[in-house]
Amino acid sequence: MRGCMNDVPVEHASDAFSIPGAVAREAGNGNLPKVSIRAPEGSAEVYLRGAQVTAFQKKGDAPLLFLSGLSQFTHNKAIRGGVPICFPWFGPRAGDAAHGFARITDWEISKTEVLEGVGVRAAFTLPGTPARQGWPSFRAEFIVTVDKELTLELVVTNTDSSQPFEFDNCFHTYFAVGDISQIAISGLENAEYFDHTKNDAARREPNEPIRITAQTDRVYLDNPASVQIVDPVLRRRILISKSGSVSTVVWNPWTTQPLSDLGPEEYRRMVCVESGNVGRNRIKLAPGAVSRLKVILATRPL
Ligand code: TA6
Repeated sequence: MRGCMNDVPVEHASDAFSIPGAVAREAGNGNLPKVSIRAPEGSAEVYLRGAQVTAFQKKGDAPLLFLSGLSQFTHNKAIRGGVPICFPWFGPRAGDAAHGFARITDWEISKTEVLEGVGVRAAFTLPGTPARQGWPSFRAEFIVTVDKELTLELVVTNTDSSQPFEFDNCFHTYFAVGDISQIAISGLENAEYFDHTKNDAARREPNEPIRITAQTDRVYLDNPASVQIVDPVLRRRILISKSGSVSTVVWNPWTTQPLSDLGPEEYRRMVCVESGNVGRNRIKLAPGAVSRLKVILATRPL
């Protein structure tokens, strides 16, 4: 396995994780540190803030991920777009940041490597266990592998000797689409969901792909299914394969959920299809146990 730090000269000895031609640490928007990853068939960017992937593009394809033009790269505000990591809770929480503290915390790079035939990999760890009441000790690692596909994995270990660790995890992925009103989302036909726009009323999808025609915020539980987004404008199919996940969320704010860091027309070019374990699917990790949430994001021409 070539490409580890210790077998290639690095341009900046001070930057222990750069790999010439494959991994570079740079100052990103808002002067926040980011890692640029270049693989033979694809490239990506990951901000240390939240270990948030903000860009991925397969060679010859349009960008896979949406990033808001109004996204703020500042403290205590999640970057709007890419793949926010929702952990250790999903949704609002009284007196705390929505979707957990992981996405507004600066992660640390723990490893970078070039894996022949697999791609370029970077791993990040969430520093220390937040000194918060009621949290057991845990280790959280996020692994990004880039080539013609984007593979993301969140590995959480309960390092506590006695307490179980209960948490939600979710990759809140913003996919770039040509026109929201023309996409079709398949893989959730006939699935039960909870409609967050209707006070979480229980509903069931018809036996046909989902189309987005209004504000959409649907939580599918006990559902391990892979999902596809068919985009006739960008002439591609996005494949979302997942493991270690039995919850999926589909969200688009449309024009009725205004967000200060999302332009008024940007809803047309994005859809969130989120993979994790939320609500009654939340993870209950015994001492010493490990949870692995993984998605593989790929595209195929239509
Ligand atoms: O995607 C599901 C959801 O919980 C929606 O209800 C919406 O609030 C979205 O997340 C965005 O949340 P954020 O905290 O990133 O603005």
